[in-house]
Amino acid sequence: RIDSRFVIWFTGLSGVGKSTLAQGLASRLKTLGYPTTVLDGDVLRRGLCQDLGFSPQDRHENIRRAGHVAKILVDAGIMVLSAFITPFEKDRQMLRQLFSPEQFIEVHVDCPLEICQQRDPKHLYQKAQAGLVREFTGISSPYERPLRPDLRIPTDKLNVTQSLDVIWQFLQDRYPL
Ligand code: GGZ
Repeated sequence: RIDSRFVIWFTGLSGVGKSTLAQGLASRLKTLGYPTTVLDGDVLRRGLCQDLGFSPQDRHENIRRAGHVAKILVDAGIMVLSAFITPFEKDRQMLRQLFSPEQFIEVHVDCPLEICQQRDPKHLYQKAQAGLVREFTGISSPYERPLRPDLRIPTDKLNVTQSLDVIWQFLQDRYPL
């Protein structure tokens, strides 16, 4: 049994699979009886962060709020799975400083931009390329590739189950039974 409580912070491009992995991991943890919750950029932006857009400053504020919410939940004994693009290294460092080293796991959900563009489930890449969505990550706003994430998951090479198994094994190794 995993005794520690932690946040797994999924970072990566839109359409890369962050939410899918966060939801998948949450259901595995819940099945084992861990109090678990998912924080998703798409959801927070409809409520807590509805005043924010996609400028670097607004993304910073978005991540700052999400980080503090995650911290409160983790300190209350809840496993947190966070899915935000989190494109800037500076903001990822800010997050890391909010938590103790054993509380924070940065997972880079990684796949080539071209594949995210092909998937494009919400047609956002298409709109961004047509200039209808501004400051879109990967098109008109940067994604700074994490240099030293705790874990990198190549979602162009692994399916959902395989990706979840890799993360699960990482947790087992890091938080031994
Ligand atoms: C990036 C955008 C944008 C722009 C709307 N740039 O894949 P989605 O659609 O469902 O999730 C994305 C979400 C990104 O919000 P985050 O809070 O994760 O971003 S950040 O961490 O950078 O603050 C995407 C949608 O919002 N979306 N416009 N311009 N993503």
